Amino acid sequence: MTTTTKLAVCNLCEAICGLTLTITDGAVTSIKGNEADPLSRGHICPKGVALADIYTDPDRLRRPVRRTGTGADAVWTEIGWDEALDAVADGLAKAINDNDKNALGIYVGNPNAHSLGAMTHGFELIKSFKTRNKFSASSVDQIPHMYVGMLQFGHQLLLPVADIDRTSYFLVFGANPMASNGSLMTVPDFPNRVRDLKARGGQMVVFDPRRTETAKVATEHHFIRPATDAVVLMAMVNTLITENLATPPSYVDNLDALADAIADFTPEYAASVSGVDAEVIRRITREFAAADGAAAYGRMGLSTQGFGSICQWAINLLNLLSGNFDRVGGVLFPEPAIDAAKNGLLGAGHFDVWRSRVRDMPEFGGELPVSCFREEIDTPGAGQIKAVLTLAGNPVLSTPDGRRLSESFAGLDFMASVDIYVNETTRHADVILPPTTALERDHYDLVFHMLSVRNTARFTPAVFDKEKDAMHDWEIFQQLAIRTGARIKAKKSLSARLSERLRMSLSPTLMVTLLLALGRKTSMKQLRQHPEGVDLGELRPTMPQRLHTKDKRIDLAPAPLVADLDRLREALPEVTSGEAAEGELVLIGRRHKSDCNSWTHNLERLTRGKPRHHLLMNPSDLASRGISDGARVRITSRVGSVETEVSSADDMMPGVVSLPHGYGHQVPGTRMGHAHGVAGVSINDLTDPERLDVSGNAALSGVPVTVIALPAEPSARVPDAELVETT
Ligand SMILES: Nc1nc2c(c(=O)[nH]1)N[C@H]1C(S)=C(S)[C@@H](COP(=O)(O)OP(=O)(O)OC[C@H]3O[C@@H](n4cnc5c(=O)[nH]c(N)nc54)[C@H](O)[C@@H]3O)O[C@H]1N2
Ligand SMILES: Nc1nc2c(c(=O)[nH]1)N[C@H]1C(S)=C(S)[C@@H](COP(=O)(O)OP(=O)(O)OC[C@H]3O[C@@H](n4cnc5c(=O)[nH]c(N)nc54)[C@H](O)[C@@H]3O)O[C@H]1N2
Ligand code: SF4
Ligand SMILES: [Mo]
Repeated sequence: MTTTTKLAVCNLCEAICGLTLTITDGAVTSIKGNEADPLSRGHICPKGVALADIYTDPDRLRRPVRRTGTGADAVWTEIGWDEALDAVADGLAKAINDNDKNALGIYVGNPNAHSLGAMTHGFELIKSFKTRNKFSASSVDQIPHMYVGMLQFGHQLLLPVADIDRTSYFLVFGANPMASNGSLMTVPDFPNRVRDLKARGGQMVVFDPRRTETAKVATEHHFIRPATDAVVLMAMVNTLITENLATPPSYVDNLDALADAIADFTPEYAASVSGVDAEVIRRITREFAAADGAAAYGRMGLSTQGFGSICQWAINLLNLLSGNFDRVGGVLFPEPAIDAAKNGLLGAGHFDVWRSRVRDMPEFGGELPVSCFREEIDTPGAGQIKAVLTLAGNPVLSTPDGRRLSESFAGLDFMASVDIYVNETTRHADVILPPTTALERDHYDLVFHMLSVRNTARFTPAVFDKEKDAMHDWEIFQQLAIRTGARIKAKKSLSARLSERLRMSLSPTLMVTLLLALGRKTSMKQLRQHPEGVDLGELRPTMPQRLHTKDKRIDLAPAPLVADLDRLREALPEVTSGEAAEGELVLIGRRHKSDCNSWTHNLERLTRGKPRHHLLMNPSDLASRGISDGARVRITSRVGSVETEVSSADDMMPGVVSLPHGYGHQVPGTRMGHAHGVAGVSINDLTDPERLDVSGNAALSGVPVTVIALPAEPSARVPDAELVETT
């Protein structure tokens, strides 16, 4: 028996925990958090332990597969890499040659951000196609943060991070880091960091329509009616200004314009729309301003609502006006060893340089809102999408009106996916190309070191050699670029082709080596000597030098955001009357500690225990509808209808119901969704592609729905999404 120890990194969420693996005779026998990791300090959650289950998962694809037949009759046959790559190149090139470059639609899913190879080579591949029909999970996620970062700080990646280890007042809107482990804030070991915050006398104040795991460890929690945060936050900003509590840094402009623009957002007004008491709004604002280091933070619950950009703007304003911007104990900008904003790896961002063909929606950073995906496939005419390539994603479960998007995928001329599973999306692909997974590839995190609560750097060599006849994602991307490029009739210039080739010929690890040298904060040599990670110190003030705005100043009142306040005002009468008509409820999502967006639902380790797919509903809402706890209910929105079980939950704000996202698995012949605890329906069969933020981000939160009880017998009409339910 031979036993070795190897270091690894978990790529299943933004906390990027360092792990220690024990490997006995080639099999992982234990996974623990690495105490020596300067960022994650030994933290691990149940998902980290499941990393080895993904590696050995019999459901996971290890060779390319080609589909014959459709739907329940689909048959998947393994084929060789050469044949598979050529088939994909043929299919993509044909759509482009027969139509034009926009005939190719691309969807980029979340796991790309967690793979070094996808970051270094995926974007090169996408760029090489030059299609305008690019979509990603970003527009059901964080585009408002990036849009506001671009407008105020001059770069889409200049995102301030709460200095959680030194703050004395952490104000949280619409985030649940106790379950999510933090987002746009890489904060491994959040539970202990909050414990320390409270131990030093600090406060954590949470605004959320659900009394979440995070709300439960907070010093104070307030229910807030979904999608009304913009008004509450602006009332707080207004209070800072009118009570002369505003002490912004010298490098800001337009305080007076801001004061005028939001003068009508008073605490009383906010109270009438949000259900948060006006005196609570005033008191919290004063406490925030008086605290010795305070940080406002808002995440998914804010960015995925109709006024997500106004919300993120207001969060920035709270930090700026209270003097907590770029301050120890407030919010600070990490200084990563590879700074993609500084070295130009990622551009500053742009908005509305072109628009979508059908709905005339502005692009952001070269991407169209994913809520426009389906109509671009379904609407005939020049520029119609005929072929789709998905890279590590599952938009059928993760984007609004996913059920109809699934129908659109089924009607494509050609579809290919780079993915490790047959899922609700990739089931429509003609060919699936599966790359290696986390334990088989080198990793340096190009994304999350930029958003981290401490400056660290870490390079993790692959734990296992890749199997013979396996490909890394970057190798797949390289081959797809070369093979498709060779088949596309409209030829690029020789120099363009050569530089593309050159950029894609370097391995991700070599690129990291070069980028580290460019950044001069550490080196590959040092990182290899310290695989546990190198500590580059606490976050520190770096502004205004790091602003990417032309004049190195911050506009407190960017025109597009001020203009959007009118849309907010127009929406208010509706919100004041309860947003919805009599009997209507509003739907929000939720994340669980052991879920990973729409996947890992076939892993026994992460799905055992009590079922967690239920609709959560306040007992008073159940009583007023005569629905009993545990009953089957039908939930209906403008877009669709799903049927599932309801659970009575005091933790829900009255009038608000919650379903988790990423559920509703329906791929015949896989274990996905069959494991105990994960049946359920897809919340995105209810969310509405017409509900958008000004940035184009989907408003997933606050969807008006009705809920009715169903007879005890399952209804005769069994919706698609339930076909694989085992309960
Ligand atoms: N209603 C509602 N909808 C939501 C959300 C919500 O809160 N509410 N959250 C949104 C958010 S924040 C996000 S990020 C999106 C996520 O949406 P997506 O990115 O579309 O979906 P994921 O569930 O992350 O699916 C990722 C797929 O990638 C595959 N995969 C995993 N690892 C790898 C890998 O290493 N390489 C490759 N090639 N494939 C891999 C798996 O098969 C998995 O099915 O969902 C969004 N949708
Ligand atoms: N365990 C686990 N961890 C994850 C993921 C996962 O799927 N599982 N996904 C990862 C990804 S891709 C992301 S983007 C992050 C997201 O990280 P978070 O944003 O921390 O996670 P969410 O659970 O989506 O938190 C959103 C919160 O907003 C609340 N909310 C909903 N609507 C409103 C509203 O209108 N106003 C307010 N104030 N609150 C509202 C919800 O009740 C919820 O508590 O998590 C990451 N980490
Ligand atoms: S918190 Fe859990 S899922 Fe996230 S990186 Fe750490 S071990 Fe992985
Ligand atoms: Mo996300």
